[in-house]
Amino acid sequence: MIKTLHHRACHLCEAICGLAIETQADEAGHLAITSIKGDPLDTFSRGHICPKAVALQDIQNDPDRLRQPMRRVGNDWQAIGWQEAFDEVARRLWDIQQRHGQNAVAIYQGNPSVHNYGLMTHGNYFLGLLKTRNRYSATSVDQLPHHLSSFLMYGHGLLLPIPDIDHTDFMLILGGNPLASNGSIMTVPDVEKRLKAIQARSGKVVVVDPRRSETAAMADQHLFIRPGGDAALLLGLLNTLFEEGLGRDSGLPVDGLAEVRRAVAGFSAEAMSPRCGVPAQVIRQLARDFAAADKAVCYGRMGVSTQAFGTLCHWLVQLINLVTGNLDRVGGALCTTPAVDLVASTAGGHFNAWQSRVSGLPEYGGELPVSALAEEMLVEGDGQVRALITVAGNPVLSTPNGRQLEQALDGLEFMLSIDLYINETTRYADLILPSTSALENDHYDTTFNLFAVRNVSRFNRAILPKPEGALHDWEIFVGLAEAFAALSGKALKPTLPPAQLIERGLRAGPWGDSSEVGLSLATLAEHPHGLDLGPLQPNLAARLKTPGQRIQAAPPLLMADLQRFAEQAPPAPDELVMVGRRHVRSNNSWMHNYHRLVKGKPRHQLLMHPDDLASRGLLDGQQVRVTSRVGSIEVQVLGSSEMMPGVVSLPHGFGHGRHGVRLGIAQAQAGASANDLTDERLMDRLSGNAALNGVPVRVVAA
Ligand SMILES: Nc1nc2c(c(=O)[nH]1)N[C@H]1C(S)=C(S)[C@@H](COP(=O)(O)OP(=O)(O)OC[C@H]3O[C@@H](n4cnc5c(=O)[nH]c(N)nc54)[C@H](O)[C@@H]3O)O[C@H]1N2
Ligand SMILES: Nc1nc2c(c(=O)[nH]1)N[C@H]1C(S)=C(S)[C@@H](COP(=O)(O)OP(=O)(O)OC[C@H]3O[C@@H](n4cnc5c(=O)[nH]c(N)nc54)[C@H](O)[C@@H]3O)O[C@H]1N2
Ligand code: SF4
Ligand SMILES: [Mo]
Repeated sequence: MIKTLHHRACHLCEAICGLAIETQADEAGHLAITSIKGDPLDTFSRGHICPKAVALQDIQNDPDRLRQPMRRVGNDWQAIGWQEAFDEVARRLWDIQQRHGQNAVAIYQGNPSVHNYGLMTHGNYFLGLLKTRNRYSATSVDQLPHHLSSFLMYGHGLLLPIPDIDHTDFMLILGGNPLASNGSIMTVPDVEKRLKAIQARSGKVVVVDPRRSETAAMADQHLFIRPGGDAALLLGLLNTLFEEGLGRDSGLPVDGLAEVRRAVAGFSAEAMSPRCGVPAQVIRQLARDFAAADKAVCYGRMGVSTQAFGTLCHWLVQLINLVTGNLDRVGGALCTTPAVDLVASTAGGHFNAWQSRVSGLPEYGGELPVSALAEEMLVEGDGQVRALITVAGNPVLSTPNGRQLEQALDGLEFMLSIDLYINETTRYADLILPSTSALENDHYDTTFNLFAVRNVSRFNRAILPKPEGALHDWEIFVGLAEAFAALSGKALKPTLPPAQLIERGLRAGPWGDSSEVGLSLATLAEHPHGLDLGPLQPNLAARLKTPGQRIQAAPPLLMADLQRFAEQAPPAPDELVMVGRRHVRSNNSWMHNYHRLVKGKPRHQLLMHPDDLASRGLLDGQQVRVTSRVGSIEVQVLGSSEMMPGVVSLPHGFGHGRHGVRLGIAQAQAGASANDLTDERLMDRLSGNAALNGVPVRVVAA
């Protein structure tokens, strides 16, 4: 029995931890994983690991994972060959586009698309050929407001300033729970240690969240906030900074700051307090504390993007960092200098160049908001969507009003899914094409090196052999592209494997041929524990992609949105609202049958404050019916003083077992889907991003 130790970055979340994975070969030469541990020699993660990484072994061995192309025949599935599958897809899609136009084919790209480099490098090789304006992704149920605010202020949607967590003295976190999520748009392995280090150097961590989350519980200060109230809180903070003269010159090239100052003059802490539920004195003191810290950073994440003023919130976060002199400053918010620099090598983006057919929602970077997907399929007329391609996604469980989406999928002429599983969404597909597993593939993190709290880079070869007859995601795209091009007569340029594209990106990047480091795949091969390229450095001014390379503090679209905010009705006092929740032992919608991960008691209950239970005559642990405008589910309710009164919390990604799908998931882990309650009409109207948090609900005994 030969044992081998491999070093590799985990691809399961944004933290990109280094793993030490041991494999063992049996007499026949078959390799099995025998252990997965954190790699103490990894320069970035320093041995950190979470329970998800251990589940890599279960993913690898899961008998339910698809290993060959499947065709649906009624309610049954039959395995078919790759070429047959590619030809059938090409024929069906080309036929639909010829009869109904190219926009009749829609695309949804799910979350793992950004965690698997072949999907990144080659997705468009095929999907781009379809030339459809009906492109959707998980971006618009997640971080679209981050991109849009950066696009408007800095000229590029990927120019996202990252908290310099290792050097800050004061970290203000809104709507993020990195202790559960392991950090997001802040690639930060071992976040708990890094937050504790802030406290150890006499700094302060403040968390704003309607639930006393794991992160809030370890913070120096936790503020409850009414869901959706963050724009009000942030306006109150910014107003106080101006009014009390607490700002500091950033030295950056900025246009529009005087305009911002005038525009926020009416939004005093006193005026904003009723809108967010935070006392005015607390808002003012928070502004003073933030400004008094030598180095401070304001960071807003998922909970702040997925609300009615998500883009406004992220603009205000940038402004608070800017006016206190903490933008582009060590210990504040800094942009990375990534080895493969997608900011330098791509144009900034575009916004509202076209709109969705039915509701007129704006595109961003070529994508429409996914809240519009179901209606684009259901509402008849010219341009109606007749076919769908999903790639690494499960929008029935992940996007608002999942039941309506199911109804829409049922009416499609054709559906293709590129996925590892028959899940609640892909069950509607005519064909499912599964790729190799992650460990059978090479890995370079094209996305999260861009958002990391240090400049880092690493490349890993596959640690398990590619099974006979299996294809990598990128090879599936190449096969589909070739079949579609042959049939449609479209021109197809030759392509290179992902590793060679990464090599080009590395050599063209800031640490490549033009620098002393001379970074290439060969350099990375010499660094199995990752290559540390040092702490983040101020670089924003040089990287700006705005005309004239100046920060736009007062983009007209955001100034107009401030008006929309001013005109909104105040929150209804007695309304119960729902927010989401994440747990380290769960991952979106797809990791609920990995026994190493989900072991222990279920974690998908509804949390409610004990006073809210009592006023409804409900008991801790009982089954309840939760109803919103769009639907109704049954779940178990738990009393929890972690919750702000008037707010309930339910994680998304559950609701397995409907239509008999995913029976491999234990009954106890099935749960109910939060997105049977979220409402496709609740959104940030500016960006079209779904407002998954702050959904009005009623809760009664089941
Ligand atoms: N109510 C509510 N809804 C939410 C959220 C919330 O907080 N609350 N969060 C939102 C967020 S932030 C996100 S990102 C979305 C996520 O939602 P989705 O984009 O739907 O992604 P997942 O649920 O992660 O589903 C991923 C699918 O990809 C497949 N897969 C995994 N690895 C690979 C691979 O390497 N190749 C291929 N081809 N397939 C693979 C899995 O089998 C699974 O079916 O959910 C959103 N929905
Ligand atoms: N274990 C695990 N890790 C994950 C994932 C997972 O499913 N499981 N998903 C990954 C993905 S796709 C993403 S995008 C990231 C997300 O990472 P995070 O942004 O850290 O997301 P959450 O952990 O959902 O934390 C969001 C917090 O916002 C709070 N919140 C809800 N509404 C509001 C509001 O109106 N205002 C404020 N201030 N707070 C609010 C919620 O109570 C919650 O504590 O996590 C990633 N990491
Ligand atoms: S935190 Fe867990 S899932 Fe995320 S990269 Fe690290 S080990 Fe993997
Ligand atoms: Mo996400």
